[in-house]
Amino acid sequence: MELKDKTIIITGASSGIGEATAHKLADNGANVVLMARSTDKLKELKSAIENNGGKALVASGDVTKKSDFDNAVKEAVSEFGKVDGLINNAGLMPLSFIEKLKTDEWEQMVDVNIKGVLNGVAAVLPELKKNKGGHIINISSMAAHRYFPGGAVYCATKSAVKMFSEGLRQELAPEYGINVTSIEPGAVETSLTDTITDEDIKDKMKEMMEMTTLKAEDIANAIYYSLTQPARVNINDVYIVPSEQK
Ligand code: NJP
Repeated sequence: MELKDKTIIITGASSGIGEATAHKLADNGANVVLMARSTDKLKELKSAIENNGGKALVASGDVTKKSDFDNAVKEAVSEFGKVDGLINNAGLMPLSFIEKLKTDEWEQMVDVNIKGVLNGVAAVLPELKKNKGGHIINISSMAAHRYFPGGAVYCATKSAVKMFSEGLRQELAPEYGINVTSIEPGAVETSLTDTITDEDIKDKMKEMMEMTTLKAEDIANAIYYSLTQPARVNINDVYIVPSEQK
């Protein structure tokens, strides 16, 4: 996809990978639609993008609410005329050992990491079909490849995203020209670990993050690479980890 004047919705755009991706895509000519719950942060990001000569729209919303996604698509179409892509990036990682039974956190992960992705696809698909093409990128994880301590539920949600992406690709790419990519990062320096409440895991995470981790920009580059291939090329999976991560 040639990014110039293409409209891409990015969830979880208020920080980390989503924010870096918004800059990368806007710097390369895309109209970016910024979705997350922190409206103030999205407004700041929009200003920063516009100061660099880019185009951005704030569409605040919660990915667990299908109606918020529907509104984001409506606003995007009203501002930019159409929608060409979706980066399903919003996610949570409150790791904990199963025996702690932090069931509210399990549910939050299922709601945001899995149902949020499904809501996004349901909201943009009619638009992409109308345009006879597009691209959906889902942010999965290294956690879809292997378990790590305290990650049973998180790994399960990210495995679901990876397999859902493959099903989407098979159903959408050949018939509708809608390419689908699953991005599977290892450790990236963002605020993702802030939601961890299990003290036993917090210490383990500190040790783990002592290595040289990836930067959010590294993942933004992988997203940019996947999006900008010729339409005949579907990058299925990008498994991208820090060189120092075992
Ligand atoms: O984390 P962070 P990342 N509705 O905490 C948003 C995956 N990943 O950039 O709503 C809408 O900086 C939240 O916004 P807000 C990870 O699983 C990461 O690292 O304003 N948005 C914020 O913008 C996730 O899928 C690593 O609070 C909601 C964003 O999500 C993706 O990368 C490794 C929301 C989180 O930004 C981005 O995470 C890996 C909701 N209900 C996979 N709930 C890593 N960092 O090491 C949250 O394998 N958000």
